Amino acid sequence: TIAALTACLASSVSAKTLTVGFSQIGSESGWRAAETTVTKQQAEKRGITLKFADAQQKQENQIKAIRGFIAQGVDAILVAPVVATGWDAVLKEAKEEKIPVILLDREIDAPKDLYLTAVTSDTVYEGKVAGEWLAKDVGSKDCKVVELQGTTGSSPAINRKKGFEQGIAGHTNIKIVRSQTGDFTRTKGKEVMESFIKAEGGGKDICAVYAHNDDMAVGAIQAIKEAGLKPGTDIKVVSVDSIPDIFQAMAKGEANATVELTPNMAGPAFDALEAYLKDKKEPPKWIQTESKLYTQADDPQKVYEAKKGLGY
Ligand code: GZL
Repeated sequence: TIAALTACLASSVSAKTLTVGFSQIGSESGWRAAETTVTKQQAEKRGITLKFADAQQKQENQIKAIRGFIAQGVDAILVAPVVATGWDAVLKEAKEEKIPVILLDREIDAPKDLYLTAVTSDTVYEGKVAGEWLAKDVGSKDCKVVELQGTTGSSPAINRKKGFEQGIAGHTNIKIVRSQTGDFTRTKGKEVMESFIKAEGGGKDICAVYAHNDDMAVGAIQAIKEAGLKPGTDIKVVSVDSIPDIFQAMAKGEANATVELTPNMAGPAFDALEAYLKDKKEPPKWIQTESKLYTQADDPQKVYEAKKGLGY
């Protein structure tokens, strides 16, 4: 009957599956690969159709992907912004089409009305926790630190540097003697650490390496070993992300501390999006994810077993 048809149409409209475009940076790190896996799982769980675009770490590819999603008329767009600037124009285009944008794991320097919310950790705090751990570990001993920075111009690289400096502030025995980007990758992290070792007396003058992510730390560990030094004892290793491989290194005594970053930014993002689209509920502009310090005292082998296979 007409009534039955109408009812069936109404229910199918209300249960309309959401289509969400996801502009992902790339797969530069184990953590990034896990975020992609988890985002796809979270979409699947919610019956959301996810259109995925990998930008190979290039902002112009992200902007192209976002324009494509706008043209397709998606219901919403997720963006993990590779750098903090240069987003205003394309986000204005999404706003004009009334397509909400949610930022994942990195912030941007743009008017807050250009995005619905940002789901990120407190990346300054992560750096501070890393710095405070090192200050406690070295006590009053002189300590020359080398720093492997994340992608130049990205909010985590800017903030983790700032936070680490806060963490060691007042400890005049601790000095950052070299600092350079390793672009969040193992390969670059190893290359840059090799250059630091050459520049600092073959590495024997280096007391610690602070890497803005575990992938660069894993690369640095390789370089330290190839220089005939012991990572974790000759040169302390502290980093961020808490990917399984850093716990494997920790279990072997080759890494000392890592600050955990959850790869599940999409869960809170989709929750906020559905509440916004269904009940017009405005989320806060920042949804903060937890940060937790892990050291060798936290049974790293057990943590490794628990984390491996979670999409890293
Ligand atoms: C931080 C995130 C960083 C990770 C890296 O929120 O943007 O990007 O720490 C990744 O592993 O490359």
